[in-house]
Amino acid sequence: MNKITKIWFILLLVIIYSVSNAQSQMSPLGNYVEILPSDTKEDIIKKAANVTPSAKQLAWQEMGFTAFLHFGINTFSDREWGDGKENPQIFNPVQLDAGQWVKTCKDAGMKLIIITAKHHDGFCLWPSDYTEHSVKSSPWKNGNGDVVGELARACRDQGMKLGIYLSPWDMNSAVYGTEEYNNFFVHQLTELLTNYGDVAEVWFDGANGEGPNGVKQVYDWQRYYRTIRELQPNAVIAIVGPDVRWVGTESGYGRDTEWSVVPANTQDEDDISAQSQQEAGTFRPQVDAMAKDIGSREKILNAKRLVWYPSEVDVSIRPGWFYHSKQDSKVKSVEKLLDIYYSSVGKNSLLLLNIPPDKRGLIHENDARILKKWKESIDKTFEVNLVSGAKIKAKNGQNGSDLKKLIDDDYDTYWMSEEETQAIEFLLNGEKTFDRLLLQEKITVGQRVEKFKFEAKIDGKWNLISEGTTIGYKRLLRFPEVTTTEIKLTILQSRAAPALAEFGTYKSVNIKDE
Ligand code: FUL
Repeated sequence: MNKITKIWFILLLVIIYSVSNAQSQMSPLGNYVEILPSDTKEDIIKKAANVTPSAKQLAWQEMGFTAFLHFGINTFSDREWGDGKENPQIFNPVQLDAGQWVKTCKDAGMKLIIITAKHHDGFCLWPSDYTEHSVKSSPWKNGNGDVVGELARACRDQGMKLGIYLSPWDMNSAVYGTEEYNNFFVHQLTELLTNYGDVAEVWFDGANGEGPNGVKQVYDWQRYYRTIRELQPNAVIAIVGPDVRWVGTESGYGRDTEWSVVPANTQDEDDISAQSQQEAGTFRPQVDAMAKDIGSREKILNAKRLVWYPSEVDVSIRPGWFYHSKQDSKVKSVEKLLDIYYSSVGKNSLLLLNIPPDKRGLIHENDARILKKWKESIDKTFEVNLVSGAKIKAKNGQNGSDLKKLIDDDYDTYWMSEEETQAIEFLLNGEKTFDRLLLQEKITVGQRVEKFKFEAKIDGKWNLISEGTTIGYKRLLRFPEVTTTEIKLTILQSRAAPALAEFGTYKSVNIKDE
């Protein structure tokens, strides 16, 4: 080879190397990707590893836990489901104080409050122009009250986000079951999304029964979604919606293996409408929310498209969703709520905890007291990361990224592994005792980890302390107390080189409710 040919040859090798490297480092794909018939198994797994949340899904996930307030005519009829025939005269929360609701939720660390503006009984907590079945027909404030308005104001005053639950099922509306109901519903949505400032989440219930004329409604979901996108472009639409998925139970417990990237096969829509809806931001993935396995390799390999569709865990602090005085002694204990926290927030889900205001229009003191102790327990537990100051060692990170980013308490910075499997050792700053592990993946890079284990060196030997499958936005693990100076995290399987944002060990503190 002469000199010039040699230079050309080297140049060619460099080009081939950079192109193939760029392919394996596929840039984020956004929150939706089509699987092509030509995609190999490896291509599909790479695609799954590079699906990422939309900006509003990320902001939603970062809230961690949020509040649900079930309040309405059922609070006064002492029922869970009304029938639409209730007399609005029974609604009279004489001491209603939305400021107390917001403060209680804020003190508990919640970042958003979703109010049941209308439940299945059709009674509206705001003075809707489209029905008489609302606060305006009640004695409360002589019919001049507006619960949604008071809550929106209190949220604004205290820096809390507002969410709206508007039940599509309406047992009171005379037009329910006809096309006219879709107009009625869009009018109500429009009132709620125009008159109360920013709305961060719209929650659509899956329950769909019959209305007063015995007919079930065919909901025009696409129209509802378009209305929301237009009026509140930053709001996520949850449950029967394109942005957030129901975890599949109302128990407070999420899956051990929870993928935010899931297959979205269509049922009644064709592929073209799925794509055009996605472009309009209104594509609702058809997912069996109650299935045990939603996003494993086996599932994604058979998918037509993959979407970022994270899970929300909704559960009530009491047995019922609405307030019932006979449940005053049945408020979940601090221990139970902590168990729920680890099983929801700690399993790559967002926790939506329901705290139903009582007939006075206040959050009951029992609920408020438990919430406070629950929050204190969480805060005290995660106050000090016992890994801080550790010396960290791993195979090289990508782009020289710094392992210290794992323990800098800043989710925005992350350490990128160079390989799919990885072992990271931490030489602790002295002997430490802990019983909790926190792991976070940088989800704007993608959710990737499929299997990991956590070990501690005891008497010179590595001991398995805990292990798991998915990490996602946040994974918390509990185990009996361990005392050691050295720990190790091993990523055993991953869909692509993982990006880890935070790592920590903690000693739990449980504040008892005396
Ligand atoms: C269910 C409803 O039927 C319950 O009453 C409650 O609102 C819960 C959050 O969703 O589907």
